[in-house]
Amino acid sequence: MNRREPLGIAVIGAGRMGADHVRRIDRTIGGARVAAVADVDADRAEAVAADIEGCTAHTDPAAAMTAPGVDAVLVASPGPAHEATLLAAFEHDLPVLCEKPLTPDAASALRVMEAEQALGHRRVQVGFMRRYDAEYVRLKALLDSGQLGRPLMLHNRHRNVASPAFFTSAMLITDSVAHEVDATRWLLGHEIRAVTVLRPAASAGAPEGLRDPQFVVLETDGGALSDVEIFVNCGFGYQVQAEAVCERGTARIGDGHALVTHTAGRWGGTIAQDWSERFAQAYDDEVRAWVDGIRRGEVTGPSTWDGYAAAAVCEAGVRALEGGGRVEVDLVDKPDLYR
Ligand code: ISE
Repeated sequence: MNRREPLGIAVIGAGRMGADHVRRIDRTIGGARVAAVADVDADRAEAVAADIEGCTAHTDPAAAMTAPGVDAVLVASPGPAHEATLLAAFEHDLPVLCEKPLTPDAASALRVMEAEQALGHRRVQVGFMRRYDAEYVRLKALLDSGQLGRPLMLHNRHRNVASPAFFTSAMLITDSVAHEVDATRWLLGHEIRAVTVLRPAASAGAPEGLRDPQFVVLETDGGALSDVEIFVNCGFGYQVQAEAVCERGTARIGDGHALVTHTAGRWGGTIAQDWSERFAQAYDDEVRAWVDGIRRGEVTGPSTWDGYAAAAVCEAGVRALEGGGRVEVDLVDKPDLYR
């Protein structure tokens, strides 16, 4: 890569997330350009590439990675396609930003981790974008400062207006709670050792048969408890909130109080309607940090280990949801590359 030239990125997956990243790289992030786009749907790839000068469209991710001017890969295809794409990127030793989940289960995440270790250096940043959200960053800094003492509990609420048609009860864990799994590990610096999933009556607002909402309890190896209310058909807004309860105080984020109005005998504000609005700044900073890191010759941020640990916890969570009870999480020893 010529360091004076913009970093050429192949975006794999041109659905909602991929198209949003293409727009971000093209219009918001400095120092990078979209050099290629791939999607199983050729028309979709072409439609996204058409607006960008010099960008080629592909249906095969491997062809997009070897297109002219490609220095790095952003993976935004569905989770089950990630393993093959990541292994192909490793063959060309290209840095990758991989949207969550790294892969859908722990066994495939382990295979990816082994392949990355064989390269001898980190190549993957996993797209756990909350680590770049200004409120989460402040909460993490406060907890790390020790000012409030040891964190004992984390209460999380994660609400979506409505779930997409393809959403299953297990996806509330693997697609949605996956974020709280990573946020808990990152904020507390603990691994999650066991998962319990409680199921209140399903909301009449949820599609027939969907176990929504769910209440998930994560136990950490540092003795903390992190609970997550996940409610993906709450109907009224997109809310992600977290409250840390520590030995000497509490700290809470996500109340959305950026603008509060008082008028005509009422007070109030607005609630975001989806994650692209709530986490716009986080996504921008995540991709910017990835691009800047590559230009310095580094890969930082959530690693393949973090993607693997999240996959293992979510797998245990799905077993807890289906079988009930408390399910322990089995993690391999952390390889040196990720220490
Ligand atoms: C979606 O995949 C996301 O990543 C969103 O952040 C989350 O709120 C939503 O529940 C998921 O389906």
